[in-house]
Amino acid sequence: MKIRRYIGKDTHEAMKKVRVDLGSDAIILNTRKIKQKGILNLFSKPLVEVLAAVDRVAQQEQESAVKPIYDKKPDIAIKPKIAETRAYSMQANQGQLSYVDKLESRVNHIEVLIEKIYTQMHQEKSIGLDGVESSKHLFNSENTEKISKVIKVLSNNLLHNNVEQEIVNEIVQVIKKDMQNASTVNDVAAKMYHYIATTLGDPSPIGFEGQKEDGKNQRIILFVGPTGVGKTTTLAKVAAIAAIDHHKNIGIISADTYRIAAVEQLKTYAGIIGAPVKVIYSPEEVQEAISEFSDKDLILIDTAGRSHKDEQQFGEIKNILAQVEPDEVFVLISLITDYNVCKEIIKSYDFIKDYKLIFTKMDEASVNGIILNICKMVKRKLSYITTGQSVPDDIEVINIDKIAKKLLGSMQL
Ligand SMILES: Nc1nc2c(ncn2[C@@H]2O[C@H](COP(=O)(O)OP(=O)(O)O)[C@@H](O)[C@H]2O)c(=O)[nH]1
Ligand SMILES: [Mg+2]
Repeated sequence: MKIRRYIGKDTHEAMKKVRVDLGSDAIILNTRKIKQKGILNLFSKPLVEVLAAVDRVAQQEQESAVKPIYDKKPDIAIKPKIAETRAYSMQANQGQLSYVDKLESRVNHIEVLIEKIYTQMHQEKSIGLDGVESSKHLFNSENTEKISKVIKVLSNNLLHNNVEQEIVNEIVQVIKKDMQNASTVNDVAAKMYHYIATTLGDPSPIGFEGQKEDGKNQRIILFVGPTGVGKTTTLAKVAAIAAIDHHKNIGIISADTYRIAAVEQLKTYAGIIGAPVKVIYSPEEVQEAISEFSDKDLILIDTAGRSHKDEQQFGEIKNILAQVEPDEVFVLISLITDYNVCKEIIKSYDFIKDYKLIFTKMDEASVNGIILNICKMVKRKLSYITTGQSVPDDIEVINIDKIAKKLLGSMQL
């Protein structure tokens, strides 16, 4: 099941978009009027939002029915989004390498990076990196200039990806210490890559199938984060994957009663995968809700997002944590958040003993330096990234290799 949101100036326009995108088999889940944000829109007509779904199997059948039989390649070419999602999907994490996975990993091989570096070296303009400039004095061989140029190119890329200057300097220092006269350009790129990949750590997704240490098989997962970061959408994606791919029996608890629409949104998603939703109005009710879900394999708890400066909201999360010991807590951070705000958000969740990070809205972010910056700041495990509004397609186990190469290999100057 694929769920999408469409917005139009009236129902007719929104429905037209649904038909163009999802075809005539689309099911309309919800229609509502939404006010446009901003002072200038105060008196403008509300827009119409339509939540529509289509059965993916039916849609795929429809697509393959119109595909010419000799046409084999476009599966990858026409649907890069799907290919990419699949390549780093949860199945990939379970070691089932598809054709696309193999292709992608080959293309992404470190040598591609080296090639890019060589090209970039010819175009490089100096932006005055202290650490990089001084690295020249370290090497006496003819290799020296080449090495320091590569360090400069890669450092520039990190900076252009919004990796913090301090972190870039630290990486440069480490590389400089490690380099020897015989070091090659490949060594530099590989060492930088290694430093970043190690800092990011191994991804830690939900172990849907694994046996728990305490012998119990029920897993409780809590989602927290600022308003609008994507908690409810991400929970719905996780729920759908758990139900569809792992055949889990799921119960959902919503502690977000501040916005009526939030509960409705969750119920819509839950209804599609057939998972019951219990709404709790105070943290004290969470235990009762959990005991009513004693037959469930997986309980997902959605919380209210408020400003990270809102003490009351943290009081509620603390209260929930005092009563439930979740197996996992996920803190969600949007990649389109200003990094200084991110730092404050991260600090405000320090009270949670053990949590993992989910980065949302990668599709909207032009650079991903925040991921490395946060990993340097807090030693928390990374789990997923989300890449759009579509449930359940737009979520992937974070691919460290891909992120590290993206940070190093950017061609922006
Ligand atoms: N572009 C993009 N939008 C997203 C993503 N995840 C969620 N959203 C959208 O962000 C908005 C807020 O999401 P919601 O789940 O309600 O956030 P919550 O307040 O944290 O529960 C909705 O319009 C979602 O469709 C994502 O990965 N990419
Ligand atoms: Mg929500």
